[in-house]
Amino acid sequence: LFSAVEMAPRDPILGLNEQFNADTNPNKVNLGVGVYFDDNGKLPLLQCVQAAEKAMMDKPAARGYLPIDGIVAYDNAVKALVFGADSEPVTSGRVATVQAIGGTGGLKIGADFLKKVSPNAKVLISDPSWENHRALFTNAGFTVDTYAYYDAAKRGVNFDGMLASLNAAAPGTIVVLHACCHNPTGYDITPAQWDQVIATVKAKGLTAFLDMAYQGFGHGIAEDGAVIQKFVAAGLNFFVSTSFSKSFSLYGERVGGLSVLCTDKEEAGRVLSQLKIVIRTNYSNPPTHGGAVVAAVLSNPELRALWEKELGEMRVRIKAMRQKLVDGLKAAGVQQDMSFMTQQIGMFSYSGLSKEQMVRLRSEFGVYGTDTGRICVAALNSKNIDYVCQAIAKVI
Ligand code: PLP
Ligand code: TYF
Repeated sequence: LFSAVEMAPRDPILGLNEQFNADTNPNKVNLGVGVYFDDNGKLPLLQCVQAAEKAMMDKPAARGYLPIDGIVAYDNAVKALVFGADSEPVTSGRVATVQAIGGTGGLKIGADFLKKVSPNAKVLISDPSWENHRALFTNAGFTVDTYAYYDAAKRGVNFDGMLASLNAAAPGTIVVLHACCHNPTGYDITPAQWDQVIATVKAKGLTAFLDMAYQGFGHGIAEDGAVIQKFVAAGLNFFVSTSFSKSFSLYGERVGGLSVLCTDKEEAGRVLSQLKIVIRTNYSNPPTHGGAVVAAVLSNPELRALWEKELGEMRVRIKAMRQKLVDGLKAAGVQQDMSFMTQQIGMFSYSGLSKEQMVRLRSEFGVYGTDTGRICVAALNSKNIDYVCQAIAKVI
């Protein structure tokens, strides 16, 4: 039965983790996978999460099946976070939101639903993008192509190229956009550029799918979410996937969501019914714990304030590490101007290092980043920064 089954390639990022774990270099540093570590190199367990869990343990609840679309309070909290609690889309009831197995699950539910609605549409992802975007939409049955995004020579976004790609797309094309903190480059477009993208999406009849995996890691929760308001104001119907993996440091709980902004409440009801079919035929209904924790934090004013504070601390620490990286590389003797790293935002930096340099970083220094030159700035800390700067300086 399985004699002809081929060995599948490893995920380029998660595969690096295995290589890192097997590395015996005592100085090794994992800047591969996009995970936030605190200044002690530890994966944080947020205080807001601990407080919510403690309250839950004080009043243990049985674990029945959840509704197919998840915990009602959770879905409402996601809607409020993404669109605004008192926003017109939420109060009018025209958002269909479901709890999902992480941001990946939100993307997958949206992709499977879109395949039924627009079976012949093409999908465009940014060049480059999070590697799983291509695989996920391809597996959902779509042809996946790219829109221009990164300009290596300029070290920034090739915005004219991006607009040209979108303008050349056929009506109905699904465009996957990073709402903030672009993975892998770290370069976002400006609010004025978003206006132009939105005008093009509208004029060309494209379908926007916003991937929001890093809300709060760029400029702030509201600031990073402002792009959603722009899409709403343009009168578009669109998709938003949400991930709490990073913003709640709940990677393994798989907490995310999918929201679809519809024309009216009646339409949202029909869309929701179809999203529920996708869920039912995949995994029936989501798990309880992570969703319950996030719902508890987001709906309790004190815990919510604590979450915003803790998320703010993560954001500020990453920014400080960017500056330390730029300063440290200079001090380590790197001649070229590396200050572009402080113009990047979110967890990642496209360092501009070549594949050969990244391989050397790994083999000679135990410093792990992806072959594309992406490094996770959120994994730098006051103890490993000097070592990493010295290592990068040596390969440059
Ligand atoms: N989208 C992007 C751009 C990501 O970087 C990630 C990272 O994990 C995801 C989606 C998936 O999020 P999750 O881990 O919650 O599935
Ligand atoms: O880009 C990253 O590193 C994160 C984590 O298949 C990740 O988004 C990487 C690969 C993958 C799932 C999550």
